[in-house]
Amino acid sequence: ALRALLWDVDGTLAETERDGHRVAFNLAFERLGLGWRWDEARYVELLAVTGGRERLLHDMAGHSDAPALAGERLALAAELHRLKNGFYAERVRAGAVALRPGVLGLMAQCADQGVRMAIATTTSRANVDALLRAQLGSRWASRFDAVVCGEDTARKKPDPEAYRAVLARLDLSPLQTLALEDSPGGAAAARAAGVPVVVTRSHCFADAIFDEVLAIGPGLHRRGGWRPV
Ligand code: XBP
Ligand code: MG
Repeated sequence: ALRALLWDVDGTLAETERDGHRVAFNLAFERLGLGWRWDEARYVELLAVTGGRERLLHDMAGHSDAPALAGERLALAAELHRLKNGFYAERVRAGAVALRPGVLGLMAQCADQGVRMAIATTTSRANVDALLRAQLGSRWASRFDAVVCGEDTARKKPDPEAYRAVLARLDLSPLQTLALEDSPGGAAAARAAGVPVVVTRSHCFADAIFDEVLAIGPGLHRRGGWRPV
């Protein structure tokens, strides 16, 4: 029987990327007087690189006005990421990003039926906290038996480390759990840990191709439109 539901955050719990992180990255570029801007199409490409700081470093390679020295690039990425997370937190506190439809209902069903919940994400803890505090209240963490964030692993998704860490903290085997994901990288991370995956299509990965997942559907609020894979 299903013992625990493992939630991804960005794209799965909420559509955080387009109007949250992306806009906040652009505000950070602006704050430091950089002319770099990520439009939606570019951001979708950049999402192949998981982790905000990693994404910044990857993109810098294509900018002639980025610092030449690796150490300076790292410092700039860290500063931009810090600023971005500040802008992101402001935006989610202001309600710019809501939980996706059906999320609260499924959480309530889990609580009713004794299915435990956990979070496996590559996002920084501060961003998860800002989002869930705004959406679920200051005691949000009490709903989850394990919360594994970007800082908690050496390797981000698609590496399975985040999922393995969650399974260890829950003391469950992979087939006692189910992951909800929206990205090919996230789904690959869960699969590599042996966890079955259900995909809820998000804005940024609307056309993405998924391998080896159980089912793909339009969103948790919709009963129709799901297909087994
Ligand atoms: C989410 C990410 C994150 C967010 C930004 O992937 O890749 O990097 O875009 O968050 P997933 P940070 O949904 O698979 O967890 O800036 O905190 O990294
Ligand atoms: Mg995601």
